[in-house]
Parts: sequence; structure tokens; C-alpha cells
Amino acid sequence: MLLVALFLALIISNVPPALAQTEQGVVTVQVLYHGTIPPPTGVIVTRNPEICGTQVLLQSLTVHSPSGGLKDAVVTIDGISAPETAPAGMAPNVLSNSRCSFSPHVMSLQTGSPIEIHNQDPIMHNTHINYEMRTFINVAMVVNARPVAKTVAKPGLYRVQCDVHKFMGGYVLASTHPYFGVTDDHGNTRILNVPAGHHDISVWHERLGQLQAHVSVPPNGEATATFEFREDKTGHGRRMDR
Ligand SMILES: [Cu+2]
Repeated sequence: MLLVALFLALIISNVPPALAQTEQGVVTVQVLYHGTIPPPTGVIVTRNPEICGTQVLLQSLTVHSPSGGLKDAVVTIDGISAPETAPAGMAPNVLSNSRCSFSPHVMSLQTGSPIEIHNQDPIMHNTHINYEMRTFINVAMVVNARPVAKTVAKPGLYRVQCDVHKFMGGYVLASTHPYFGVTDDHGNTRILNVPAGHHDISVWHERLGQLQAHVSVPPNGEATATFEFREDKTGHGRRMDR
């Protein structure tokens, strides 16, 4: 009996220790725009002006004053894999038709999780999302419609439009991993639980394009990155050809 116990103990001691939890840190990012802000484009509303208003002002650059913080830029760690321990069930990413616009205007999500389309307006919208020039989903959202969900399988850029109100637009950027963020009103975002080490990092903006940079994430620490888009097309960080 003692021998058996010893034998078992030997086997157990030969089992390699469980893989150590990868050390992680935080990446804090600020995205700035330096330059003049073009005037918004005015669009006369012909469908549902009673709800949407008679005119809509479209502005693709939302810049905080005086900091220059750029809203709705998507920051993504590049060349990184999703953690092996995937979360159990991915939360839906709610895309609302709200006051004749898409909320949020720009969304980032991880592949494998659903986009869940809602209609909060007392009028019909028709949400039409394209991926690489093809329809990903095209759905009429009547008044009080139940949410419609579809899982995003492929990474990349999805263009969101409404077929009823052509001025409504939005974007979804899908990554194969959870290391991304969308900048807030001040141009800030934080990416949590990033594996420690050196990473390429990029930012995408619907009008200004992409910039790349590099960060070194310390274990249990914080790395910061600042991206600067400039009107003259030079940028802090390497501008990628598009
Ligand atoms: Cu609409």
C-alpha cells in the first residue's frame, strides 16, 4: 500500500506544473488630431423628418477641444492571438438605431461574438451591414422590433448603413482577439489584460486612416501610447498605405 502511494506520488510529481498565468499589463492610449476640422455636411431629411429632424449634420471628425483628443478611433494590438482560455459565451454587442443614428457610431468586437441590432425609434429602419462589398446582414427593423443578432465570424471592417435613411452610417471593426478599444470623447481608451511584452499597435479612424506604433507592456504594469493624426498627413507613428 505504501509502495502504491509512493508510486502515485512519483507520477504526480512528474506532471509538469500548470502553465503559469501569462503576465499581463494595461495599454493606455490617447489618439489626437491636429489640424482644422472641416465643417459638417448638411443633409436634408426627406424620410421621417418628424423623428429625424429636417436636417442632419454629418461630421466624421469628433475632436475634443482643446486637447485634440479624437473620438471613435479603434486601437488594436496587432499580431497577437486570443487567450487560450476563451470566455464562456461572448456578450452581444448592441448596435442601436437611436434617433436616426447608429449608437455606437463605431464599434469594435471580437470574432465569435454577435452583433445585436435594436430599434429604439418609433419609425422603421433597415439596417444593412456590408463586409468586403457583400451583405453581412440586411434586416428591416420595424417599430418595437425584437433585437436581431448575428455572429461575426470574420475579422475586418464592416460598414453599417440604413437603407431607409441614407445619412445613417457606422462601422464595426472585428478582431480575432479581445485586445482593442474605441476612443472616448477625449480620445482615450485602455486595453486591459494584454500579455506582457513587445507589441505592435495600430489605430484606425474612418476618415484619417491608420497609424502604427510599438509598445512594451510590463508585467502587471502599464504602457502608454499616443497617436497623432495631422491634417498634413504626417503622423506620429508610421502611416500605413491603404
Ligand atoms: Cu434608418
